[in-house]
Amino acid sequence: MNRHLLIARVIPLFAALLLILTPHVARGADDPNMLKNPGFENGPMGSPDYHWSLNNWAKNEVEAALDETNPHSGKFCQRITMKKIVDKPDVQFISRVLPLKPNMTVELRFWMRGNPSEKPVMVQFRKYPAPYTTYWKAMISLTAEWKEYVFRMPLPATLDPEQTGLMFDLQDENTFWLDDVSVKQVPAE
Ligand SMILES: [Ca+2]
Repeated sequence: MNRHLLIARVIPLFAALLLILTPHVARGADDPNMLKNPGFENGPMGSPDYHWSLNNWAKNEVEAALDETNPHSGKFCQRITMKKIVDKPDVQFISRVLPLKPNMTVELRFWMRGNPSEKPVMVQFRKYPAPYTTYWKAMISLTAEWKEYVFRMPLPATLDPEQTGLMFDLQDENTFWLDDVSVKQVPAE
């Protein structure tokens, strides 16, 4: 086959492939979860496949563990406990850096339960190094039973695509459990 004939045959094939693939890419609804280990099944904590970590920056008495009792799905859920506030009332449970981009619209979903208290759990998309910019946040009042939370939001144009992740802040002497977390790109509304 000469070169021109080969190109003539390959181009229509390529165009057909584009037609098949483009609606999928444009729609975005089937985009994969940006979070690895979203259901906390890849233990133990601290292993390379875990992809989540506790940041006890304020040096309170805290504990994070996999819990086999009453997970929302699978075998495990994640438990985060603040046993005693020593100084500043905050402990952070954080994802790795996520492939988020400025102006991207995302859907965040997670299941949470905990001991109902006055102080809610804060969930944020945040720049991890200083100046620790919060790009989006919500306050979650804990319920004793598992409850799903769903948020859709456009991320700001100022978002740092290299250093942003998902963070849950416990700011009280309390415990919460987390399972089945997802962050997906969705079409802008
Ligand atoms: Ca699970």
